Amino acid sequence: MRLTRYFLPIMKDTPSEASIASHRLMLRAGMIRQSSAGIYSWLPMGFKVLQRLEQIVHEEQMRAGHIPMLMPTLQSADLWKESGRYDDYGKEMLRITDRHGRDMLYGPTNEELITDIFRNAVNSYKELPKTLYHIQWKFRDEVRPRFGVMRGREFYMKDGYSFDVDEAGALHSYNRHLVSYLRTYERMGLKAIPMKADTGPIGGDHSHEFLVLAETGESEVFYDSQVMDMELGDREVDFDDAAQCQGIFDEFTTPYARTDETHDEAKFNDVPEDRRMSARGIEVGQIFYFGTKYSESMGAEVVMPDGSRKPVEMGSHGIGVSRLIGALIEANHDGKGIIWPESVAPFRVGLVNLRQGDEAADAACESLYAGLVKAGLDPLYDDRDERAGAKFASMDLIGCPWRITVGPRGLKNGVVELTSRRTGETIEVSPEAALERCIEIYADVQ
Ligand code: 5CA
Repeated sequence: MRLTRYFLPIMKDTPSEASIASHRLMLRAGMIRQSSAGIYSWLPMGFKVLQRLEQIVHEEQMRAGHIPMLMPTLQSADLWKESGRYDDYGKEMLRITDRHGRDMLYGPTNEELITDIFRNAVNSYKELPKTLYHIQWKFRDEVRPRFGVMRGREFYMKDGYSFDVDEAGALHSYNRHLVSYLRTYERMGLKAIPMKADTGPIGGDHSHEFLVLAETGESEVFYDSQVMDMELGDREVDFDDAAQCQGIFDEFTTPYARTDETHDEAKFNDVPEDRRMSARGIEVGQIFYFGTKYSESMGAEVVMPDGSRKPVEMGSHGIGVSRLIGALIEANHDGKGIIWPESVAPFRVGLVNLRQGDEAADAACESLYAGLVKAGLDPLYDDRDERAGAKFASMDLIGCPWRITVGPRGLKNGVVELTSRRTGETIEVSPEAALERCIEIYADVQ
């Protein structure tokens, strides 16, 4: 993309309504604009990151054997009356009446709708297990929407629903989700720690939240420092292998890690003192196993081998896709702006022309730009007629992981600069070598 043709409304001044770094930077870098409290338009660069995260979530869900679909944002209230949650959900639910006087609502989550789809389509134990998921906008009329996309009223969420014949199957589904989530966050360059959680209005007694440590996080967390060293990495996972998924679940959930909601001081004190940590965290996902809570109230049953009918065992599993962008920026920024991990960067390489209009600089940039595009590196070429300082400031704010700087002086010696946004380290190399190096860097980035 050439910056002169793009839509990137960068703000020079720090917006006063934003109190945390990610919110400030998303506004300043032209990623989002507030439309009303807790509701945002996603400008092109914000949308690009959102799509990138969505793609990673889809790939990892499908790798785990989960089936993508799409449900609507507006739901009929009838199903929620059936499950009993229409009254329970309270003021967080946005209730709407259509022209025929029918009660509708903007879905805050989808347990009821998916259970209805399931009960009308599935009849036999033979059709199980199944996990269906979608990535869709949700609405929760939060009392205090704040911190930009972190606590929005409208937000983008992946929600998946597992259906199993028995508890053992449902626990395998639960563990499979935990493993696939670990992989999802790691791919995004994030350390998200699974912590034992409360189930809240979703219900059930088995739940874990995934927390990214950040000073601005809304949850207080307590953990054994050992959890910081755990990594799924690129180990081979067979998601159908219940024992393997259980093993990974045990590995990642045995060390103490809880939010203030489930914190147990006595248990925490069993952790050696020098490993006892407390901090703040951002909840970027949550998984639940709630058994037959919805299948029983809504009659989602299957016929078993002996002819009896049995309500299915269910779980629901969410990832806060839009919130993740805030969490990613909280975990990856400095005084100058965002520092995207390579896997989620909106543009993988920034190209800065120090002297727009200089024949040699323009030609070298065009050639590099074409090479980067051809290599699939999605460059952002700052081809504006601006001072070098302004171009660097914009690139630092936007946070492309790598920047190639081209100027007439360097070109006289046959070199351009390749700079890491994260470390600031710069090397001088030929334009061809800079391109080669970028291709190498991204070769392993999925
Ligand atoms: N039905 C279940 C799982 S599918 C559910 O709704 N879970 S949840 O309430 O925990 O939401 C899932 C994730 O959505 C959370 O972990 C969080 O990352 C994100 N989320 C929840 N509320 C908001 C909000 N107001 N703004 C942004 N993200 C949110």
